[in-house]
Amino acid sequence: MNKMRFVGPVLAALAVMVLLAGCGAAAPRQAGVVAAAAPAPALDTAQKALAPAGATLGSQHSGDLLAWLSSKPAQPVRGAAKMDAYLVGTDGKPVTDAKVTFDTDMTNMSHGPYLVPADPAGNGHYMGEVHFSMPGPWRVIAIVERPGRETAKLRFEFTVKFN
Ligand SMILES: [Cu+2]
Repeated sequence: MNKMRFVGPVLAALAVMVLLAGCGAAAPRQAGVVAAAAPAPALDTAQKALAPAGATLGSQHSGDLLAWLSSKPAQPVRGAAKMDAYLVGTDGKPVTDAKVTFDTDMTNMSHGPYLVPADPAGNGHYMGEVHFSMPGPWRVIAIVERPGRETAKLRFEFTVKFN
């Protein structure tokens, strides 16, 4: 009989815990939605065929410019990484007249302005060494300046692992 007296309070406590858990789970989801960038436009089959060999961190597309970003090591970890932006026109010709800068930051906190000029490495590749000070979600915006063209900003998001 005494047991029955506890059922009410126990159920009430469980209900509160479920509500709290619900709120806790909902908050990060909402934040994630707000922080997410506009999805990159998907490349068509012909465009995908222009991808560089090997693993990349993603592709981007702006007008008639296609870009892939890759890293050495292929999975970026805390510390230095050699980032390689590969630029090619939708006509299949590598872009060799660009000035490329990597604008690098975390997406869940800002570490302040961090711009690394990428050196032309030939055949549409532009390379720069970037330092990732923390593991977590990062983005590199490849700023692509070309004579007689509007500046393109191509955003790549990826995770930097602890090691
Ligand atoms: Cu950070």
